[in-house]
Amino acid sequence: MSTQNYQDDDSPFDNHPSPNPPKSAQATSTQKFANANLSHLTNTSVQDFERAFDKVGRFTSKHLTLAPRHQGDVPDELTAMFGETLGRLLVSRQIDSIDEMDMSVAKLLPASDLLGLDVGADIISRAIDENKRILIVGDFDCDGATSTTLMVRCLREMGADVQFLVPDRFKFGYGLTPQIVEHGAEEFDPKLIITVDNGISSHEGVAKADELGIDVVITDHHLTTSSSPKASAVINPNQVGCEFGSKWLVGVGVAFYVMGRVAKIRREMGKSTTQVAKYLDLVALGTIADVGHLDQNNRILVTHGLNAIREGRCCVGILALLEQAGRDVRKITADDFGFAIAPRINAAGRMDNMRTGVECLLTDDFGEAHRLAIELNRLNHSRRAIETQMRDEASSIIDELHLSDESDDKPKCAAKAICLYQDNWHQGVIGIVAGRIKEQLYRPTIVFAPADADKVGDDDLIKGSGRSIVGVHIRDAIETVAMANPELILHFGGHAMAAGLTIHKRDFERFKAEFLKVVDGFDDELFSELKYTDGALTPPDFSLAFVHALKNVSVWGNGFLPPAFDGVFEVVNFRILKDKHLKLTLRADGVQYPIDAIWFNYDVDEWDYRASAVHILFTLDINEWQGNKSLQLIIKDLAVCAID
Ligand SMILES: [Mn+2]
Repeated sequence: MSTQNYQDDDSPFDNHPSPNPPKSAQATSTQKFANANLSHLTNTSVQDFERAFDKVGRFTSKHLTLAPRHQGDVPDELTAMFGETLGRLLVSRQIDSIDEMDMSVAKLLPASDLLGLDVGADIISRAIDENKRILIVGDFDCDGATSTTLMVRCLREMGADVQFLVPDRFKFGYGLTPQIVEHGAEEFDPKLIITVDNGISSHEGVAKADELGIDVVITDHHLTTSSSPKASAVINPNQVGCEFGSKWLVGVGVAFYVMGRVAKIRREMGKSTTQVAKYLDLVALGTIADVGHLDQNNRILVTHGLNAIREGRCCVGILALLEQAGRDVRKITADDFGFAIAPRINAAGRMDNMRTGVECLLTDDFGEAHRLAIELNRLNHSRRAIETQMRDEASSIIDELHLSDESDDKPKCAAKAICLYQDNWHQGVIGIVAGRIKEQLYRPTIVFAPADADKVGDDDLIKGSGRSIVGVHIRDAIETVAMANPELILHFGGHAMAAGLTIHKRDFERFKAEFLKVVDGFDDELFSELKYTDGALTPPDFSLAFVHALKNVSVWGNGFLPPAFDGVFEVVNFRILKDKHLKLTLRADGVQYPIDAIWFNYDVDEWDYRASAVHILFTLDINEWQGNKSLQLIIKDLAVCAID
């Protein structure tokens, strides 16, 4: 289970509305705005702030409350190499030296530190030699699909007799369960099972395989505190006793290391082998889709995978999916994995069967890839339709509960946790809905749906999917409820940020009350979301050159967060686009030209058409319109600090 941040491709960055120079109803302000030293508002007293704003109109006493991400000194070598602003960004992301920004493959952590790797690689290599049938047992998300694809492709190229199985999550549950082993044995009659992206807690499944005379090699990346199953080999950087230098490889990263080692030992013995590095496209996709923490090792993997795809050196399925999503392959970024490809592949696992997703990545025939990509696109559309419907219903329930405090600017919620259930909700999307509600209200959220869509009686089972906030370990909170109410929860599992559980429908209200009671015990301050800023930009940073520098210096994502800046700007002009986006023309002190900014799906309540100065939190982007490129600020949050 992963805390998927990337679920959708309806990102606001699609098809930027690119207006002509705005002509707004507001008179253009020609007042000179001196914002020198004003953008560090996080450290500015309200009085200083008020005094400075005398110059641009009436002070509104509002500004954003932001937490500065950067603390401490920037080493000289970073400033010399990357400049002041970039140096500061890197230090706030735990980079201390130029060396840590080295993305060459030679910097990848050595495979030899992975516990169990040599034993596992040897078993797999011998199975190839002895022509034993190998069955890959994957998982039903994008990490599982890319892991499965990578293993199947590499093993086929090495001459193995290999099949794969992606268990139906609704039928078989999570991990290598005894039922999956039995099902796999019946259908494929394997002599060796290799799990990818799952299996670290599957003691019973391994025992069942043993009983049936099937060897098991487990490859996984999920956390565990208990001992590993007694499989023939277990490879997981997070298993007890593994000294591998990164704990952040995702399932496909582990599969990559395992196949790399198998290929290497076979090459050394002069046997059939393959080049595993050509599959870094899959590693990059799975790593971003699984929201893998972007430490140096993962950044190297993702950087090389992205470069390969940009040059067209990748599975045709990835090209076909990018085409369906309307993305230009030459320009794709890590975000496109998250917003364009992963949701389409995940849709297969959520709505139907992950086999379609794996087959799309496995084929080398573009016609076939195209057909499967269209099918995945269709599944993604139905996934989104169901999700929208569920979200609307969930929102109206939240409204009815009067959880939102209307008196404040931001949606607030009186209760410290949210639990929702509807008879007609769908198992496949409750995790997404929980994630969205959590983001909207910043509360741990559990959304339930019937375990079996047709069974909604009191004695029938409902399954919940929970998402949490930093500081509230949701699996532990559920465990606390389970300890106090031994018969209430039938199954549960998960980790700090995400969890799943099964209860009887009749117990929903009782569970909800018990869960709220537990979460209520957490400190109040955990329930207000901090917004971070990388601080102010210098005038030369408001340039395309700086945006390019940001894009080129690294991939950004989980664990290496994309930069967000804040600053105070004079408002020169504004325009509302398509009734939902706010386009601003801004002026910054020391910058000779007007600066374009856009707030997608802006908050009507935050905007005052009289605004003459704004404090904004923003990211930098390039707007392309009719062949012209220009700098654009994407507004993430805004406070009107002065009005005319
Ligand atoms: Mn995974």
